[in-house]
Amino acid sequence: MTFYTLPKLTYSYDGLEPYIDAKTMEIHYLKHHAAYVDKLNIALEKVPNFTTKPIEELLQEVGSLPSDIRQAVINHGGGHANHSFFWQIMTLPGEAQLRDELALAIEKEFDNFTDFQNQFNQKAVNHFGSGWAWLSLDQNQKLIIHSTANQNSPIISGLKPIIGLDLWEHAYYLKYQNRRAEYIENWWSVVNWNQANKNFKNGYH
Ligand code: MN3
Repeated sequence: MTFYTLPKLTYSYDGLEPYIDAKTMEIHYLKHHAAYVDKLNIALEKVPNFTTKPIEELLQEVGSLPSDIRQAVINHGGGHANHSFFWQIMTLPGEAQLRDELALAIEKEFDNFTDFQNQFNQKAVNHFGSGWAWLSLDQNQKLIIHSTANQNSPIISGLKPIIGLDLWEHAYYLKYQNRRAEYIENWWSVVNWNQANKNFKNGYH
């Protein structure tokens, strides 16, 4: 059954060039993200009442799923949510500037944007193995930099993601091979700050 589906991209595979190459985008979206969606749908076949929920809500309620499918939903539901979020948090190079409420909040929490960026880069470079680096809001509306392993979503930990970066090798290996730090540095050129600001303004739910 098809409960969850791949979201449409708002840019073409080569839209994020030269920072993220077209081949990586195509495989990442059509193969990796699609596989998370397929496996999530398979895992949910026996609990159809859960399948009409937005993916974020499904993840918030993952504790009430039958234990034999819970980990599959954490992995593949997390993969679906994380990638849907990731495509939205990127845009054509130079298109979006950090401003408004989020800019002020970042300066308040991290002193200045460069310090924030350095801390985020450190967290992303030093994350061991596959996973994600995040800027999230916690329950006290405080901005925090953190990472998650595998496809674990911040939503499951009660956090609200503002921006997020895929650290799995499939996200960068074709172009950057082992140079994760260079991928991270270049990714800032395609961050969709308009979307980040929207995520921030919606606040913590
Ligand atoms: Mn990925």
